[in-house]
Amino acid sequence: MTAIAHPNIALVKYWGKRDVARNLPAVPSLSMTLGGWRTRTTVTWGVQRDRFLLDGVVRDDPRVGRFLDHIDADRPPVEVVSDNDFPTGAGLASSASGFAALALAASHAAGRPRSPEATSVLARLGSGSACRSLLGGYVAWPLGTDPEGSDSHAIQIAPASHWDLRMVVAVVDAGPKATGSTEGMERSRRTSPLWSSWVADGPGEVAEASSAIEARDLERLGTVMERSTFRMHATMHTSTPPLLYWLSATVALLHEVFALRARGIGAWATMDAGPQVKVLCEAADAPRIESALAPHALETHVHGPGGPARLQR
Ligand code: 2P0
Repeated sequence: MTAIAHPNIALVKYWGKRDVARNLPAVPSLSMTLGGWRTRTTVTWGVQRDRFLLDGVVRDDPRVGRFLDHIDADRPPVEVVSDNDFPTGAGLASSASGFAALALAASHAAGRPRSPEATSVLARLGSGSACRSLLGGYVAWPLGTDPEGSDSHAIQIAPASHWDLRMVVAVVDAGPKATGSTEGMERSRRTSPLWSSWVADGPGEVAEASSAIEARDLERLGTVMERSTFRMHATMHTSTPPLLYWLSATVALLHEVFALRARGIGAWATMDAGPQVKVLCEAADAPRIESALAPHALETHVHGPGGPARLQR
C-alpha cells in the first residue's frame, strides 16, 4: 500500500509537549500544507523481517518499528520504503510528511483503515506535526482535553482553494539539524524563563491566525506568523545550553524580508527548527521575493497550499 503526504509549515508554532510519550502539545498550532514537495511511502505488511528504507538507504530508526506497534502490538515484520523529494531532517518538515504518509499507508496495509481524525491521531504518535499533514490547505491542531489524546488531532480551517498564498522557501543549509525537535522542545520547557508566557500566548495566537485566514487578511496573518516564530526562537535562545538554529545567512535573509516590507511588498518570515527561512506572500509577489532572497540562499523554492495525504493505488 502506497501513500503520499506533503510537508506543512506552521504559521503558529508547535514547540513543547505536555505529554512526551503521546506527543500531546503544550500549545495549539496552525499550518499551511505545502503543495509541490512530497513524501511517498510504501508499506508491505507481513514480510521476513522489519526493514526501513529512506531515500534508497536502509536505516536503523527505532521510531518506525515503535510507530507500527501502535497499529498492531502483535504485528508481523513490516517493510517500509519511503522517499522525499526534498532535504530530510533539515527543518523542512520531513518528519511531518513522513509520519503522515506512513500512518495512512500502514493502517491500510494492516487492513485497519481509520477515520481521518483517527489517522491524524495515529500520525501524531510518530511526530507531533505529522497530524497536520493528513489534511490539505490551512490546518489547526488544537490542544484537545482527553489525557489519552483521542481529541488531539488536526482539523481543517480552510481548503487550499480558499486562499492561493505562496511560501517562498530559502534553503541555506540542507544538512541534518544538530538538535532534534523533541530534545529541543524539552530543553526549552525545562530551562527557558520565557516558557510560561510562550504557553499562555498560544491559544490567542491560533485564534488570531484563524480569523486572519477566514478574512484573507495577509498583513494580519503575516504579523502573527512572524511573532510566533520570533517568540519560539526566543525560548530556544534562552534555553540552557542555548539552541541556536540560525546561521549568518538566516539573519541576512530576515533583514532582506524586513527591507522588502519597508518597500511596501507584503512578505513575512517564518523559521522552524533549522536555519531555512520561509516567506509568506501573495502569489503575484512571489517571483520578486524569490529574486531578492536568492543571493543569500543555496536554493529557493516556491510552494502554494497543497492537498491532503492520500493513497496511491
Ligand atoms: C512546527 N516544529 O509547528 C514546529 C515549529 C519545529 C518548529 O513541529 O517531537 O518533528 O516529533 O513531535 O513534529 C517539529 O517537531 O516534533 C515541529 P516531535 P516534530 O512545525
